[in-house]
Amino acid sequence: MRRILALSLSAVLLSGCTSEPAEVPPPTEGATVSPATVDPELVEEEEEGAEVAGTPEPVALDDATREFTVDEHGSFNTGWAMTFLPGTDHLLIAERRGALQLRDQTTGKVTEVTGLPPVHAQGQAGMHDIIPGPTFEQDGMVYLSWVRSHTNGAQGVVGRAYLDMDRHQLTGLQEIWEQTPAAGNGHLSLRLLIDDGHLYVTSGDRQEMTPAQENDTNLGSVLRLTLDGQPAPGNPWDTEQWTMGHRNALGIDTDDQGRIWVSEMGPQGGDELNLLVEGDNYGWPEASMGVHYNNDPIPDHSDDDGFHGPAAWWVPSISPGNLLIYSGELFDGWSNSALLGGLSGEKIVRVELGEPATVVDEWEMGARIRALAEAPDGAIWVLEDGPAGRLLELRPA
Ligand SMILES: [Ca+2]
Repeated sequence: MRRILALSLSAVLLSGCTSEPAEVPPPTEGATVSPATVDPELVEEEEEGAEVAGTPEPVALDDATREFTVDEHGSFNTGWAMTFLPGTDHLLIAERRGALQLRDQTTGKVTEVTGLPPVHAQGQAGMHDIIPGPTFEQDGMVYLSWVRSHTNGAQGVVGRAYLDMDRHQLTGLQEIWEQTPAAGNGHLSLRLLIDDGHLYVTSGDRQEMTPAQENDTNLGSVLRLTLDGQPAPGNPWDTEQWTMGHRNALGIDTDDQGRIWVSEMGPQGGDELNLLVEGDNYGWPEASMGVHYNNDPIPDHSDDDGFHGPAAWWVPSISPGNLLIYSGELFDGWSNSALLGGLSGEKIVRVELGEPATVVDEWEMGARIRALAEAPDGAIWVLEDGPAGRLLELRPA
């Protein structure tokens, strides 16, 4: 175990580590922090995040002196999402290239899961999210999202299946929802949350922008579905939509009051943390704290534009790849904090969800951070982006 001072994380301290199974070899000793290669389409526009001239910093940072230790547990190929499986000692990791890896947290052994659907893995498209269903501990049901090939490019799909933990196999896969219309390989979103008997799906704008302001597609929205993938009764527009005006929400989680939050990739600048309120419109592409990538302006969010403005935002971009609202006690004082992992920002940010939401800590991680998950013991697990992204475990120093 190595003690890492916040904001001074170094490649030397992180390189090498404990023994790991042969199928997930650790990176080379002394390797640089940044992954050697990243699919250029994956970093398209996420990576740019140029500062918008004249835009003030929205929040002030406290002195980030908190310490935590970082243990490294091997690496994964294009890791995108991960979840701890309740009632087991296993972590399930989705790799965008089209794979699921089951990691035994006691032995460190990693086994690839079979029985996956064909996955269209290009650009931002591929295997996306995986979460346990509400009956997982009884029947092994999981919900997953992925992208399939389509005559118009790529199409997001949500399905459910049974995970046989002994045979490392998905069985009984059933598609329950599809993202329409199909489009290119960008802005799929496809993060999943099950809360209070509903399945929430973040559905990106597919880089088409205007569908986020329309009710005749399921793009640019956060959807509330039944556990069978149907529009939930009582939805505000009698569609699948719960909220609209979203761009590319790659994180969704609930807080200690049961409220739902999403993290959202902005355009050039303007990444957002949003508190979801049924029937509200979050403004994209009519309002944003960022600008278009060709530098065309977008009106800022304002109090009187009719849109629900962000609780926190980032200019320049950090490119939040994931959102975790911490519920544990291991990190003293962090309960009900939002943790966001930055891709272009290469950092982890902690936001206290008070009124207003306040950015209180940020830690340079020296690598693109794709996913965060909270272990049953309250440790925070971190998955780096890219073809050899490391799996890290953070514990209080
Ligand atoms: Ca917005």
